[in-house]
Amino acid sequence: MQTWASVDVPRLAGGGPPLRLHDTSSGRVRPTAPGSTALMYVCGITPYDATHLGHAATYLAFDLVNRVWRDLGHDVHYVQNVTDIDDPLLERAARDQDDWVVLGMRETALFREDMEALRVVPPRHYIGAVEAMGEITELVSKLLAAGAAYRVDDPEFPDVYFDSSVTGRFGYESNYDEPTMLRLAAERGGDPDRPGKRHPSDPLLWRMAREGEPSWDGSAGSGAGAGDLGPGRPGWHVECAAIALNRLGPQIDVNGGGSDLIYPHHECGAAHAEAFTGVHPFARHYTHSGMIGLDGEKMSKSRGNLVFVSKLRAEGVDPNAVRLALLAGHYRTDRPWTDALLADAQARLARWRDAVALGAGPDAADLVSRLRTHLADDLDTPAALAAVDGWAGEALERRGRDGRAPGLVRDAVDALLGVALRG
Ligand code: 5CA
Ligand code: ZN
Repeated sequence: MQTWASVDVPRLAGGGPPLRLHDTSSGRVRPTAPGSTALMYVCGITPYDATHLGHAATYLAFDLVNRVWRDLGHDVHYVQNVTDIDDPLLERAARDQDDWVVLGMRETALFREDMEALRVVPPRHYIGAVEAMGEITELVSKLLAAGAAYRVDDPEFPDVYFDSSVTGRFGYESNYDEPTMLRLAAERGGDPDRPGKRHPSDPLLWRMAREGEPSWDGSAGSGAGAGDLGPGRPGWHVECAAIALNRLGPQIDVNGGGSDLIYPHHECGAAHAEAFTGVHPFARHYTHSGMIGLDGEKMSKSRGNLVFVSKLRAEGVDPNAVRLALLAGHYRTDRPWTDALLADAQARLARWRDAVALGAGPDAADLVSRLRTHLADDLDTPAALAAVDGWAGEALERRGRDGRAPGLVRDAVDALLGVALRG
């Protein structure tokens, strides 16, 4: 799929400390240690509704990972998917008497616009499940041939499931106990009670065609071990495993998404990848952002308590203020969206803009170094924003005579936080 327009990221002189990030599998904040090319896969949207502030917060968190790595001199190979075929998309299209393809294309187009407006650096590969169907069927048939997958004993619909016991490590990513896993699987698109599975946790890999549902030719795979699955459509987790493996290889630096993807999605995706490649761990860091809420509940398409980025844009809200509002909290904390949060961010943006518009300010080298240090510490944006507030406050009090400082602050805020301070 077409990705969105690239964003200019100023290059800053010097460098900061290595990026440390929280990793769900170890439960710790650990240094990332990418090679010259950093490999990142972040789960994309299921395009059945517009981008809400929860999605935006998640993509902004990983945009900071991207920006910090770039600042450290890494080339970032970033891949994101679009779940453009899955139950929620079909259900919404049926409810609204819409065509699921048109619905998906419309919402994906809007998402791209929102990301562009929020100045999110685009992924190098932006891949839809439908366009990746050949590679997904190939992975499923190879898992089947290798004995890591099986068909349920159902003469009508012999769907293919992944045997979650094959890697011997299932559960290492989420660290959830079994009752929690089964509960979350049931809540998040899984089917622990499907008869005929070897284990209730086993996730769907290939769903045989049902009357009235879209399906694809399951023989699209090629190469050794690729067999004919028969017409059907893929399970959710294998989509991300195939798209990531084929572009980033068997081991990546960061696998990211919101905390609602910890289980089953990232646990299962990692198990699929590891069962196929034999390489453990699939991701050196599994990093998860907290949930943005509204009125006391997680903002979610299924609950319908949404504030859309596009709606705020249409109301004339500066996307840089939306960005600052979402970065005002730490990415890992569940936090509410409120009108006051946005108003504070608008005031902050105005103050920062006034400060960098001055002819001089306090020396900015120390601020740049603090920005780098705070962001390298598991993306401590509250501390990073407070550091800029401090500089802006002094500048506005006309303290400091460094004529180059305002320009340097503008570049640093742009490069590291993605906030544009030009009017
Ligand atoms: N297509 C799948 C991933 S492969 C999916 O989860 N799509 S989604 O549209 O439901 O969510 C897209 C991203 O936004 C995911 O990373 C999800 O964890 C994150 N997300 C969803 N709701 C929120 C929220 N309220 N707060 C923060 N992040 C959220
Ligand atoms: Zn995913």
